[in-house]
Amino acid sequence: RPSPTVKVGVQSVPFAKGQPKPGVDHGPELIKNTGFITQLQEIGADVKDYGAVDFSRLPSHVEDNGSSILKHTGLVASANKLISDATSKILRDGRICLNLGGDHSIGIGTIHGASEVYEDLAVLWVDAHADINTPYSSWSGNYHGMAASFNIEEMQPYLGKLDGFSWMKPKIKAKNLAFIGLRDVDDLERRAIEMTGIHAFSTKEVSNLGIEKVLEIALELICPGGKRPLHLSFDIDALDDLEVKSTGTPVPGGLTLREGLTVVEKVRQMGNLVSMDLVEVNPWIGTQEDVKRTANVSKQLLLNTFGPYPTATMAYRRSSCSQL
Ligand code: Z70
Ligand code: MN
Ligand code: MN
Ligand code: MN
Repeated sequence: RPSPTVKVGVQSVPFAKGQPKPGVDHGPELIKNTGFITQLQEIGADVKDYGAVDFSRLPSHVEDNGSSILKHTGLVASANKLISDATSKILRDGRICLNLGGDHSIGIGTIHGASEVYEDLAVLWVDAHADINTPYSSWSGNYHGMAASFNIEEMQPYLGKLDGFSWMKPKIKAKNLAFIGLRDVDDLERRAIEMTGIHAFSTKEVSNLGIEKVLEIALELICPGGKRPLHLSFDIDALDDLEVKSTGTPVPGGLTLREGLTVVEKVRQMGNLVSMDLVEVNPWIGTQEDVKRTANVSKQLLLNTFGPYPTATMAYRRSSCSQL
């Protein structure tokens, strides 16, 4: 039996204007410089590097509407149109699309692009934050804190009409999205989660039930039987601030590296991953040691998502999982 080869398309998404800290647009090069692509290729994965989403034709600065706290609405909107199209293209090439961010506002486009190609997409959102503010509920005006709501059907009435976003057709149903790792959620975000019925597993649930059980429940809720295609949106700040310091808003009390690796291993084992974001890695934050550690953690997450072989290929056969 020929072992199924995982086909991955990697794209850099060096966008930083969804939050205020410079440097997160250099996340992709830090992650790529770990050599994870070569390492995956050496163990038999088919990985193609698509380079970076080309933002060169976007204006470097757009004057914001002075009466609004919302930051860079026009840029976020047009960048995400490009991101959405680039994501769809990689998926139509028959590859899993791996998006290296960039801040989490790129999730607006990556999830949209994936949901255009795959009907009935489920989303697993691993993050310290729920990123489900709306342009009305957001106190910071940062779009990385609103990325989830843009793609959720049930949130549309609360988003209002924003210049530049008319290309979006949100297709994710609230019941097909689950959060894992939450521990810094705003009051209005809490309400949005309750109102829409999104499945949310905070770090409290992780310590009560264990990460394996949380994943089992969450994945069965959003894609029963592993049948629905899955998008994994992994914000590196889901991990504990002791594991990852080179990120914009590290939060204590998070997932251990091993728990983070269990997330991607479980996703790999399900075999229905179609696209993934790894976001909020910022090499301009922290000491050299911190940056090195964050890069290594990122690399390990990606190696455990798409390799190692042949164990991973065995795991793709759901029926044999229990024997592994
Ligand atoms: C807050 C907001 C956020 C990441 C901070 C924080 C959101 N809820 N996301 N850091 N990665 O600004 O809306
Ligand atoms: Mn720069
Ligand atoms: Mn996030
Ligand atoms: Mn976060």
